[in-house]
Amino acid sequence: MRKIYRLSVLTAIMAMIMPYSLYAQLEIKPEFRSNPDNEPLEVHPVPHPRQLKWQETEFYAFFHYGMNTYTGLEWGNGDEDRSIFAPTAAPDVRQWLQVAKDAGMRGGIAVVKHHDGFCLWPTETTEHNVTNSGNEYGRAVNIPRDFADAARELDMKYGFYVSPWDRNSVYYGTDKYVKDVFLKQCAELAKYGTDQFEMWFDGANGGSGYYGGKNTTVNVDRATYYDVPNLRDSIHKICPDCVMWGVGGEARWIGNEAGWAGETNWSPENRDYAPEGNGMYGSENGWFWFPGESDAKATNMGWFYHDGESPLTPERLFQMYLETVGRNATLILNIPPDKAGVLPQASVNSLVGMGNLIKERLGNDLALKATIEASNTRSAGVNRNYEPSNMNDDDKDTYWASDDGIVENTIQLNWEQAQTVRYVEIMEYIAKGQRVKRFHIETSEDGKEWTRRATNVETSTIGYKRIIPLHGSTSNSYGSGYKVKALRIVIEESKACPLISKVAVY
Ligand code: FUL
Repeated sequence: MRKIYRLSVLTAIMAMIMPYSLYAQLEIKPEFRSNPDNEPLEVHPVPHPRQLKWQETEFYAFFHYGMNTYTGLEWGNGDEDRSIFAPTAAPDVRQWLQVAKDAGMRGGIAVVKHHDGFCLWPTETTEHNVTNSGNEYGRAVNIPRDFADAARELDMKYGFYVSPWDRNSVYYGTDKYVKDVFLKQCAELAKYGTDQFEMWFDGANGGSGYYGGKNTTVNVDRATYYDVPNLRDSIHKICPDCVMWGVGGEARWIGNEAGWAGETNWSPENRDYAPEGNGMYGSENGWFWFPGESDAKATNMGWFYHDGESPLTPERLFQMYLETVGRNATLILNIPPDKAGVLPQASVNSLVGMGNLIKERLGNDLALKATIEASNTRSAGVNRNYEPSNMNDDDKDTYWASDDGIVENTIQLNWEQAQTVRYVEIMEYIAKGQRVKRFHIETSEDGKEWTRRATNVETSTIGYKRIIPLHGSTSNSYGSGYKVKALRIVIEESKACPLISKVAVY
């Protein structure tokens, strides 16, 4: 007590006798403050770093290939004779991934075991695998090995779909299945590459099947049966960046298989979201960072190849892209390889057509040549500033932020010459949580009179990425555009000061 008294008397005397400028020099320098960069606080929940990397993959392919390719079924019963798996040529996984890359995708996920239980690699966990298949091509198949190699060669991310439900295994429904079959299969797959970005666990779990000749119905409680905590931990030890999808709890099903997410789409969600059908929208006050992935088909029949199928048009696929990647979800788009183990030419044409539309329509960012300003800007710290120019600098790690408590803000872009604009893309810096709750976009021909655009669109959440067609339609998506000299984004409401890492205009 005495010490404190002495200290404060000393400080008071010093303040009186010291010239002001000298006293000011004794203030704590910014670099010694606890938050020298003046960084905004997180709004929880926030993504795990592996979920952030996953989100950046944005758009990737799904390849359903396996026993069903040769039976024409979508769900094999598990009693299929292994000799039926007889590719007419060596499956060309490099072609699959090359087409995905040409379509503008950043990765792919190959099905290596579907519900019928037939494994597309030489596994030690069951005889029901390629080594016992119908011909030389089949016996030489090792999809995980070749897919991982091709992905690395093409600089694509990769992962595998392994069905937890196994209609072949005699052990399905018992603890032995989980321990000696399913978890071991996941561990075998993890060894095909420590750099996997996602492991896909289907939601269809239990029902009728062959089950090693029992021909019965087995139901399981998918929330507890698969020993998910153990699965997650053991895979993450080997593949630290591998997001465990679905039952794994690190990314959620978007709630439909038609290629769309809600215009309002929160990445926060609660684990028991499915009964409420919230997959498309997430929950503003969700407890977990549980971002949405939309799985959709690029063809008109099933997930697996079927004779007579045809691909959707590039326009339709582009619409899906706008309604998923453009609405804070990722898009995993399925292209089925045929009986020769290649993607049919018609699918290739459609996919490449889609890739061209993405490039043509969303490839030339007009914001890069605009000046950009904001109604409020957070003060800079020692190593980082929050200037508006961070939004059009093409660097995802820099962002604009406002001061704490300023949750309404206007961001304005100005061009010297009038530009024809059709889409606005906005990205939040989600490492510190998803914040924006409501915004709208206006354009101006002269920088004075403003017109609100996309009035029919729910301009609520932004999230990792939001793409707004200014004329308000994702299906008739191009249009002639608007000739403008200025454009502004008015953020009306945000959970805390907004953090925007990118504004692009096309
Ligand atoms: C579903 C499965 O049952 C389908 O066969 C397919 O694999 C799809 C991606 O997920 O739930």
